[in-house]
Amino acid sequence: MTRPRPTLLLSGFEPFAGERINPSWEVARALAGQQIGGWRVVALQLPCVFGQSRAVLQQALRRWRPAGVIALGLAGNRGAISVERVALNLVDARMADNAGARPVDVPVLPGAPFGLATRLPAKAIVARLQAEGLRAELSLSAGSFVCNELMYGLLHGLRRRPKVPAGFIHLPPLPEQAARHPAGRAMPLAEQVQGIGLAIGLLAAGIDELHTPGGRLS
Ligand code: PCA
Repeated sequence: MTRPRPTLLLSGFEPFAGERINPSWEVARALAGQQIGGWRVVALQLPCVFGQSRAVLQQALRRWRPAGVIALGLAGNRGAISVERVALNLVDARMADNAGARPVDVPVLPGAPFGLATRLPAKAIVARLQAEGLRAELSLSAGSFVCNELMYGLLHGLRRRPKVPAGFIHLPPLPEQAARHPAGRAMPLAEQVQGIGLAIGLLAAGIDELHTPGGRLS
């Protein structure tokens, strides 16, 4: 019997804040079914709803038992593919989610640690993307909206499977969203797909984190 290929679970969000498109789902959809470095990509669309996105992701973790997980989301004010380093146990929504909820100053999981570190080789991914000419950066905060909550839930949910690389990457707006996101810098879908494909390849290759300086003063 042949062993099933390892699965890379790639999640993206449905559109939110009245938009019609979310690059995170477009990228996940574009990579769905591909084989990258011997890993098979399974794409999962998540609702932009507090609580629900985490629940749907947990179900998928149980179903697929993935070898790696990359969760994607839109950060409309960014100009690069942003690998998030930290998830905070804090929800403070500056707008309503897609179910109309706007929780303020509540934990994702009461009593759980305040911060959880990514389990992606974040610096190695950024270095590789930059070497390919793509705009990529490290980020110290995934915000306090649904993406941060999802990242926290992902890392907490996998706490007993420490060997599974997992984390969150924020994406800049697509060119067709540029007018709605004047603070961001749009990136074509093809570049976003290329960047996330490269990141998946690094995970499949079992690449280690690079311990080059990448910190910030503020
Ligand atoms: N971005 C939002 C939630 C869904 C998405 O794609 C965020 O950054 O929290």
